[in-house]
Amino acid sequence: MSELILWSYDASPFTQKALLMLGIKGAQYGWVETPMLPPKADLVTLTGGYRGTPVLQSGADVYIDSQLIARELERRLPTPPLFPLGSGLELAMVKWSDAFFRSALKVALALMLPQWPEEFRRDRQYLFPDIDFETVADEAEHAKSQFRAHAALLDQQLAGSDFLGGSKPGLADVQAYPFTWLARGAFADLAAQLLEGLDALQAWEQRMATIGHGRRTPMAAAEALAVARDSRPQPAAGIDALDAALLKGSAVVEVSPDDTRRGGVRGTLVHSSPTEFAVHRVDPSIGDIVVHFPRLGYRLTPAG
Ligand SMILES: N[C@@H](CCC(=O)N[C@@H](CS)C(=O)NCC(=O)O)C(=O)O
Repeated sequence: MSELILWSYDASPFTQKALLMLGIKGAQYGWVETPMLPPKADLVTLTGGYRGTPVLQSGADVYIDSQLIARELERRLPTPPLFPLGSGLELAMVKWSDAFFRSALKVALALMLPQWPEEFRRDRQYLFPDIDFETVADEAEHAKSQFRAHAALLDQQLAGSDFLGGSKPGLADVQAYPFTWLARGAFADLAAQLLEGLDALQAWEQRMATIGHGRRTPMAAAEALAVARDSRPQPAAGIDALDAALLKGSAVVEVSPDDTRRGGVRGTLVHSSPTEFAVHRVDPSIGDIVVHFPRLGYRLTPAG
């Protein structure tokens, strides 16, 4: 089985999700550090257009999004399990997790935008078309209350158990922890205020911080791309009947995230199910690549 390679940068809370999963699994993996801003030529060579983080590579197969990274890690490294509450519920929590993220993000933007370098601000405004950076500070008080409400619910759930799903950490914890981590890093004093009195949550944060990130070995992007070039994608499973009907005989599709502008990918649909799908593309420098996406949060459109 091919080596796992994570393409990411550590400052991203979504990367923190992937790192925690790798930590829970005690996984060994290669790590390619990507820039925080485009151009991200090497990453885009691998994905065909997706610029986001984290991305997992195994040979010539590429797994987009922390949701799919969770599924793929569970498939390859089943113990210890990542889904103590069951994979359906824990993966469905991604939409709750995104709401928690947005509350922390809006507080951070309200406080920190004036200090951001212009180029970074411009890029992140492009990335988040639904948040108006000019007026986000007006929402600060509401965002703080939303953040505290999410955290208080976690605190309730943690009364009497070490982790959200019981005695062992799992994906529910991974869906939650990066956003208190983000808050404590980006606005430490305010985060301490907003999380005050949530004693079970604070004890859990300390437990989460000891999970670690598995064993990573830094790799050059060129080395990871050479792995893709020298590998063949895994055989793909079939196409869901509903997708086959949608495509009306044409297999070429465009895929793009439906929340932020992390970049789209065009290719031939080679696998689809109600929860995930994959497209095949041929890159001039690394050849055949299959890019896998979760269904939640990704728009699939026929492209002729
Ligand atoms: N649903 C995605 C969200 C990933 C995401 O939004 N990542 C941010 C960083 S926190 C990103 O890609 N930003 C754009 C960039 O880094 O170029 C996931 O869970 O992987």
